[in-house]
Amino acid sequence: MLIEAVTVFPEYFEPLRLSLIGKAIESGLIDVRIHDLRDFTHDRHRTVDDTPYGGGAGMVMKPEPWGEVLDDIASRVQTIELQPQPTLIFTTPAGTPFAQSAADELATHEHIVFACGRYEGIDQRVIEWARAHFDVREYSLGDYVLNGGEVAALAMSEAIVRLIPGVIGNPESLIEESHAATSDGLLEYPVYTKPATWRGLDVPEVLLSGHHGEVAKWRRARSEALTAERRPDLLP
Ligand code: JB8
Repeated sequence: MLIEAVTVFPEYFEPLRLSLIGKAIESGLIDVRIHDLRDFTHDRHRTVDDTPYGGGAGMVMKPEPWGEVLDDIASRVQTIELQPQPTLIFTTPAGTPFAQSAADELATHEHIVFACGRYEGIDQRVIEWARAHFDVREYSLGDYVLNGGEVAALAMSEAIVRLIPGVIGNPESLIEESHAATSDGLLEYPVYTKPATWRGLDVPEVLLSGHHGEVAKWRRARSEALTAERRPDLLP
């Protein structure tokens, strides 16, 4: 998989080179290319923003540098690529909420590009123009506002990349976690490890019993209770 990102803060993406994703880069499972939007400006001040038509607070990202960087990315797309068009993700608070179902689907894509806005967002014509050349998506990380799209793109990248076969050492650990399509849509049950007593607190007896059926029943009941309390919207 090739992951690209366009940003005015390329340093934000350094953490991708750490940990499991860093190893996936080193092993050649994924490739990451970060583009500095200011490299696609032509004025002395490397300007990427301007005042909004119609008035209002804040600044809007100018379309021209975005057009140039996306032309550059599109021009490098190989026709042998498995995907007809690269997927272009605009991170925006106005997007579809990013969920595990989106990560599951995107993990099968060959080429994903994140367009990270700043200020009040990107001139809408960039998104409209891009639909002719890319499979365009607009995703929000959640119902809160960040200062720009970089942190959202990092979070989405991690959610996607960890699903690529070979990136996670033990694929079984993907199965029972909260929000995995295979976890029945419930929150994950609480987990424990040794010692059996720690600071006067005991591990629930049933987990030490060796009765696999009882353990499964207990975990299911805890998952249902947690989901009812914290995320009733997830219950069937
Ligand atoms: C300017 O909260 B967010 C987000 C916030 C933003 C931009 C992009 C994404 C651009 N503010 O996901």
